[in-house]
Amino acid sequence: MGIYLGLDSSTQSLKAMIVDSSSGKILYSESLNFGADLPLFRCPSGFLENPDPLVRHSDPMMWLAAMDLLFSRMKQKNAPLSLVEGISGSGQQHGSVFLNSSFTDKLKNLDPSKELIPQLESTLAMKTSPIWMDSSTGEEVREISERFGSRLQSDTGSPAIERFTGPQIRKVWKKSPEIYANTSVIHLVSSFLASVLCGENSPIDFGDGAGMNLLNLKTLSWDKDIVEFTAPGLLNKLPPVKKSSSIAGKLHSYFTKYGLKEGIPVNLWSGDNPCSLIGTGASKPGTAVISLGTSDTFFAAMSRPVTDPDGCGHVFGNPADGFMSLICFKNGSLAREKVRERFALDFKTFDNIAYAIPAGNNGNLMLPYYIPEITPLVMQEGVRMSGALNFVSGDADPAAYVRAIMEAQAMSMKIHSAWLGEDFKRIRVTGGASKSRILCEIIANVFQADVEKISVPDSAALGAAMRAANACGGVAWSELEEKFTKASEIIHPDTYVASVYKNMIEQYIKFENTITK
Ligand code: XUL
Repeated sequence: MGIYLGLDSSTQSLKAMIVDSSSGKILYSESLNFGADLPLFRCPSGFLENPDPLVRHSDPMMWLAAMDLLFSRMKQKNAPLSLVEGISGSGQQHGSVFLNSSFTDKLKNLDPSKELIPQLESTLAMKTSPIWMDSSTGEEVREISERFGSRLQSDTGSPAIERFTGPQIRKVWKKSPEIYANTSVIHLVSSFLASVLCGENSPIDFGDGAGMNLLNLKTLSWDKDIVEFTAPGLLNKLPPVKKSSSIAGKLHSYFTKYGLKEGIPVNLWSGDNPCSLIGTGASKPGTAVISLGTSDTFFAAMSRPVTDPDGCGHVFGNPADGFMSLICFKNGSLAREKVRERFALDFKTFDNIAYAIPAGNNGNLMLPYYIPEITPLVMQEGVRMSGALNFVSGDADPAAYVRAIMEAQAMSMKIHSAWLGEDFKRIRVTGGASKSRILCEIIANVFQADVEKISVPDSAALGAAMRAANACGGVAWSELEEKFTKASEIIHPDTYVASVYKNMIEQYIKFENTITK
């Protein structure tokens, strides 16, 4: 039992949360936004502008500046940093940092009288980091798929995917051979920041490592053939891969200037989705999590590692052992926002207007792909309607549209999670749009499951703090879940509409097939 710190370096922000595992209290939280707080890095939404819409890179030095700024703010505000007994972290998944041979020495010799950037800037072999939003690796994805066929998915948990780190590394090897040759180590966002904290190269954990198209989930080690094909010599540039509960090292003396104790253990960081699985109290199979954010994600601890025959869903390591599924829907809040804007509805009206329309929306269906979708795979954006609703017509009924998008998204989650073969009776919701009561009711009714809201919205930062307590302090998951992740509200399904939605699922499958098959 003790006091632990969780950090969450996401696409747009860096957050910190300090928890007390004895009392179950969150003692302190702090957050900074890259765009607003670090405008000099020119990443207003967390990534650098690029004329090619498929290219999405960020600046890894911005992540370091954020670390110095966040800790100095916390020190200024008297955050209880001196009481912290262990640290863990969460990073946006798939992003990679290419470092040269000076990285290891410079890390070891960090000087607290200077900031991180002047000491580590020269260690970058590539100035920018491709992140999860990048989809510029179509060619590499095709080459890797052709070479390994279905083995790639059965052994690594996912087919070749544009945003995954392996195809991204292959692109650097092919297109920028001098950068690749000058690279000594390639870190994920998670292992990069863990390395900085402990002043030595951190291993990559199974949770985040599975998002690279390089980790063999059967042997839980780098798949030598896939790694070598991805980029010759890559095995020597990858950090070791380890269980998520391993210790990366001891906190470097650099961080004592912020009031942290030198030498406290640093747990391996993991990806944001694996950390959210922990922070929502869903580390055991049986509970699914729906995170309603910029994009929507559906994930759950797996009782057995099955793969998605459609190739849209992924298998990652579960930080509490075993595996987890992850399905990402790109048109999440973005699509909901488009409907809200189309009818100029305020948030409150958007959240309530659909109550005027019965479940099943009188047979109106919608495929709301405002941007190209990854689940199901739809390369050409566009909104398709079926039924009496007409998207173009000016006199369309806003209530029916709002219900249409909410039902469409819940239906898509139900259809595209069927490969898991689990009949979830409990779904935990997190993310901004989980505030919408009707969206939660629709999810409950479509899945015929209890939908539970939880009180802490920053589930990735909380999950990181809980992971620190487990790995550094030996606190059991059951105890941590009991203390930090209790449901604050439960929405029960309405059994009277079960048959309406059962029938609607069939209609949606047919409708989707008209554009995907
Ligand atoms: C998951 C994914 C995103 C990022 C965003 O595969 O790409 O959820 O982790 O943070």
